[in-house]
Amino acid sequence: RFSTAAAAEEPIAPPVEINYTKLLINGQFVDSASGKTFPTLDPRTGEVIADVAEGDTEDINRAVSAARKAFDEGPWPRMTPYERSRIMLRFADLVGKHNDHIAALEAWDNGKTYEQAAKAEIPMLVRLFRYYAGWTDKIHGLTVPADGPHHVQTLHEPIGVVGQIIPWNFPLLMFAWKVGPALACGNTIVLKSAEQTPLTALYVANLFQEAGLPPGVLNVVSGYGPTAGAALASHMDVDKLAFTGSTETGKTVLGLAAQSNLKPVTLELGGKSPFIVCEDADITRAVELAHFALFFNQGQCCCAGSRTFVHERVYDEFLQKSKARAMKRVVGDPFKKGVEQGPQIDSEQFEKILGYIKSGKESSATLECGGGRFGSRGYYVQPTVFSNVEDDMLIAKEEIFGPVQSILKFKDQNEVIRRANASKYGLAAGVFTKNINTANTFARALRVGTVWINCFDVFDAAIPFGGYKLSGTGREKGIYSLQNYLQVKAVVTSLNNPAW
Ligand code: TXE
Repeated sequence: RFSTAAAAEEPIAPPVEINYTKLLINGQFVDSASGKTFPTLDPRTGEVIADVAEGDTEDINRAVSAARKAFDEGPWPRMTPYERSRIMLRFADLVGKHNDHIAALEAWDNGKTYEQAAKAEIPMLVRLFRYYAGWTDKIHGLTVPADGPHHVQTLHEPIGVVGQIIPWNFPLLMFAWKVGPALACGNTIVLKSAEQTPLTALYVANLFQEAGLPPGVLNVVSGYGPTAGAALASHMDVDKLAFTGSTETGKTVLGLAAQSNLKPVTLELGGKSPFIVCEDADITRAVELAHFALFFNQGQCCCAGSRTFVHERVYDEFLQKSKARAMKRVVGDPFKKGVEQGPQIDSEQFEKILGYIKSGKESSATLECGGGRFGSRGYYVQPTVFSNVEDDMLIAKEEIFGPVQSILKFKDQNEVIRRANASKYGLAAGVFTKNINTANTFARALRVGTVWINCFDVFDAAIPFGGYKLSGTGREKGIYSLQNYLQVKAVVTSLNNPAW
């Protein structure tokens, strides 16, 4: 029933060497203090790609000391903004030059398609670093008209040593969203990559060294969450923490930050984003975009359009076309041309998704297509569509993070606004309509951080991204992300000078 592409064939290792598996601390690739390593796996087979140094508390301590020294004594925060900008631009150029190698590593470690990595994600990383390189010399303070004989100005200073914890679904884009603005503002960084996908952060961090980034400015520690991640979140000498991942772990790191030194925390967490198809929508386009909104990146997107609300007058047509589209989706080896969907990241996510599919089958929802494992090796899941989904079903409430589309029916605008907002999450929403008044009404009524109208997943570097409610706090990308990485200092100078 599904296009089998190459899943049945033996996956071939991509023709790239793995050059970096150690921790990057103070400009050197080093073993972990314990000497321990952990395997990173190929999601196509579950086999080991490489053993990677496993960072723990002691390695985080070493990395934070290096970042502290680079901030307090090093040239980075004191370099001219133009010099910082030039290093970031050189880095962007180097990534562009290594595009195909990096894309192959990313697809291998993560299971996303090579095409997606090579043609969309790495170029987006490059664009984002160029964007933030442009900000280095545009971080202005204010002159404040205060009462009294005072000259008042604000200095926008780098916040200091920044801890960043990123997930596995977009290893390099999450690296970019965090590292770009932090460096532009003059901070130093300790980044902990996700244990499932440690390879590309190490590779590109090395390119940063080559671009001239001073030692200790960007340290990368691979390792697990409860060990390395928790050590970073609770470190007394880390001045700010940025986290992307699950809502549950977001709460944990916020607690660790509060219990240690009250470092400010930005959180980009889970979602259950509505995708609303109004009766006047262009159905063919809406079907394709709703499909993309959910199935993109194997459904492993925090903002996936995972509640597809369709107006009752167009519901049947939309459903038939959506089902046909899902059944045509090409699943297979992410290195093969034409493949749209690779494997899920690991066995844990694979089992979690199959669990939600089971709960959907046991509910009164209708399974339209898919509903199980794809093939017999690796972590492939069939593109799955459920119709007649009700708001209180598990598949309509919880983040599945897999290729499972849930289609729900609605009758009128107020009803769908109420239902769309009745979620603990508030990350994003899609609205499909030809009527500008309808679009404007939804844009203002939906309690989410991004509303995409007649489009979805538009991730320009300048557009802020972040969530309401349990989807997180703070915004990444654009001008808004700079605020996360700056301290504001008020300088008040008396004008009571007898000479005047
Ligand atoms: O997330 P975790 P997991 C959602 C999605 C997925 C679920 C679980 O629903 O199914 O989360 O995924 C680090 N202290 N998202 O288990 O645990 C961890 O090492 C400090 C949404 O992978 O949140 C990794 O680097 N750090 C999401 C990062 O947190 C800790 C993307 C994310 O892992 C830690 C991924 C701890 N105690 C999953 N425990 C999105 N918003 O895009 C773990 N980590």
